[in-house]
Amino acid sequence: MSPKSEKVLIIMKPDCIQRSLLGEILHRFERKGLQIIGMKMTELGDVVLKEHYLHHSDKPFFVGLSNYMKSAPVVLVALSGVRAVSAVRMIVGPTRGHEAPAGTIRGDFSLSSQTNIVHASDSSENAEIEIKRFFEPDELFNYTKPEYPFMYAEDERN
Ligand code: 3AN
Repeated sequence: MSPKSEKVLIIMKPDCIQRSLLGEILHRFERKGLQIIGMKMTELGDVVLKEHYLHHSDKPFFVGLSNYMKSAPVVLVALSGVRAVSAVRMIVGPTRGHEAPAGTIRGDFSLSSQTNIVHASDSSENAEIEIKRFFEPDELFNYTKPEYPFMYAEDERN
């Protein structure tokens, strides 16, 4: 039995890893009930960053954003869960750390608009595209956990 799935791509950005926040951030997603269906450490390059941040490629901050995302390894995480996109965006908080409410990841750990700890997909459609961008099919896992009957109602499970 697995939760009815909506998927989300998370990128634990260079500041997350450099500030040793990986465990803290992952814990927040895990304890909410989101299932980790894929995870790996990598370094991002110009080609994939241009594709991933295409909507910002003409912005004055694009070069700085790109350099920051290439400055150290990142951890890519694919999550799955009931209405996962909105749940994750709520946990992450709005883009600008200085505007993000306390209790959210960005509200608790960032003041910046750029170095804001994590990327999270903003729609189910984009999540599917982003997960395909960063994961091969055999790097994603479909498995069950015994606690799901205690975490989800019957009609929320597949
Ligand atoms: P979000 O990550 O909240 O979905 P987007 O998609 O607008 O926000 O922006 C993608 C990333 O671009 C942000 N996470 C941040 O790192 C960077 N970014 C957005 N706006 C700015 C800005 N004004 N200055 C510098 N970096 C920015």
